[in-house]
Amino acid sequence: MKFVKYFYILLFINVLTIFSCINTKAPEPYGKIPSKKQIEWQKLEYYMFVHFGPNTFTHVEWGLGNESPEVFNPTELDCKQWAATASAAGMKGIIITAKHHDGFCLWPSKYSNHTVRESEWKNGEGDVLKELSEACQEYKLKFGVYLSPWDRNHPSYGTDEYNTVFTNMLEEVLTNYGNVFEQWFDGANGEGENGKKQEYDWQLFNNTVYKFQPDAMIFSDVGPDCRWMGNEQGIAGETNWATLNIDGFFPGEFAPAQDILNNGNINGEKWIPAETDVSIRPGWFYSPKTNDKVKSLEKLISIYYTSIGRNSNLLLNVPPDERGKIHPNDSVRLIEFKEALDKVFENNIAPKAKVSASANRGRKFNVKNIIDNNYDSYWATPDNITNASIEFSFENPVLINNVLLQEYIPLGQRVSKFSIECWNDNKWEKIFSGTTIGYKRIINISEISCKKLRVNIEEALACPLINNIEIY
Ligand code: FUL
Repeated sequence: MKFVKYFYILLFINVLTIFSCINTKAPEPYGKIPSKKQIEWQKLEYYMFVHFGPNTFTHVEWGLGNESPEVFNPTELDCKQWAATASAAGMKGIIITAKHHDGFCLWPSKYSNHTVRESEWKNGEGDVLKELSEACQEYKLKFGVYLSPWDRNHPSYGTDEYNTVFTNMLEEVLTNYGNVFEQWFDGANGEGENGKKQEYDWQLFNNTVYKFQPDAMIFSDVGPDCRWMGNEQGIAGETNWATLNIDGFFPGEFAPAQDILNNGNINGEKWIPAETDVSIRPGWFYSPKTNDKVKSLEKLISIYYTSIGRNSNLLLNVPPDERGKIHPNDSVRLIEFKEALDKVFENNIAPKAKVSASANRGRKFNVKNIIDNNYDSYWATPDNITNASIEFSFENPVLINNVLLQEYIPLGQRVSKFSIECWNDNKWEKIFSGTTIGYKRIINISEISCKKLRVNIEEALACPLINNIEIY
C-alpha cells in the first residue's frame, strides 16, 4: 500500500516537472533578429554628430572642394571640450565628419593633397581624428567616423581608381585611431570636376570596414547595420519596424522611398534599425548666423519622443564654431535638455504597483520581469496567444504622463498594435493607441490620474515579449 502511495507521489512530481518544463520553454525567435553588435548599439540610444571642416569657416553647407586648405584654421580647437560636453549631456559617443563632400580630410591622409597637413592649423602638423579619438577615450565615449564617398576635390573622382583611393582612406581612419563604433556613409553622389559621377563600390567599402573594424555598425540608407530614418527633422515613424527590404536598393539615389525608411518594412528581409540624424541648428555646419537659432528645449524634447521614443537611436548634430569649440548657446541647451529628461524620467512608479497579466507563459516569463530592471528577463505569453494585457494596480490614484515600453528584441520585433488604458470612476478609458514598440517606445500623454493602468497588446506577429515597462 505504502509503495502504491509513493508511486503516485512520484508520478505527480514527474507530471509537475514536465508541465513546468513545457511552460517555461523560451519562445523561438521570430523573423529577422538583431546581431549582438546591433543590440549593444541600440542600447547606446543617444550620441553626438559633429560636422566640422572648411565649411565651418566659409559658412556654407556643401563646400565646392576648391577652397584653399588655409581656410581651415581653428584658433582653439578643443576636442576635450566636445567630449566633456557630450558626456555631460548624457551622450554615449561622437561621430565626426572625417571627410565631407568637399573632400577635405581632417587627418593627414596619404591619398589626398587636401587635408589638415596642407592647412596652417598647427603648421600642418595637426590631426583632428587623433585629438578627438583620444578625447573620446578619456571621456569613455565611443568614437565614430563619417566619410563622404562623394568628393568634390579628389582628381580621381569619377574614375575606377577613386574607389581604391576611398578604400585606402577608409583603411587609414579605421586603423589609426582605435575602435570605431560606427561608420557613417552618406549616399550623396554628385559630379566631380571631370563632370562624372562615381560608381561607388559599396561591397568593397563595406568589406573594408568589416576587415578593419568588425564590430563597427555601418550606417547608410540601407544599412547593412543601421539605416537612415528617412528625414532630417528628427521624426521617426509612429510605426517603425527595425526590419527592412533592401534587395535591389543602394544608398543615395536608389534607396527605398523616404516613407519606407521612416517606417521600415513589417517582416522585412534584414534587421536594419533606424537612426535619427538631426541638427541642433538649422544647418549641419556652424554659422554665426544660426547662433540664435539653436533648437529650443521644447523642440529637443519633442525630438526625443519622436526618435528614441519611437524605436530609433538619436544622432544629434552639434557643430563646433571657428574656434574649434562648441558654442555656449549649444552646450547650455544640451545641458538643459539633459536636466529636463532626467526630471521627466526621475521617478518610475511601475515597480510600486501590483502587476498582473491576462496570459502568462510560465514561471520563467512572469509578468514581474517587466519591472525587475534586468534587460534579459521578459514577460511572454504562450505561443498561440498574440494579444494580452498587463495591468498595474496602484494603492492610491497616481498622476502619470509618460509610459515607456520595451520589447525583448533579441528574439525579434513582434508587436504591431497596442493601446494604453486608465481606470477611473469604475471604468477603463483609452488614453493612447499605437502600432509598433520595438527596442523602446515612449508615450507622452497629458497628465492623468489613474488608479489602474493597462497596456493592451492587441496584435503581434508572434507571442509578445515585453522586458520593460516604466511609468512616470
Ligand atoms: C547629408 C549631407 O549632404 C549633409 O551635408 C549632411 O552631412 C547630412 C548629415 O547628410 O546627406
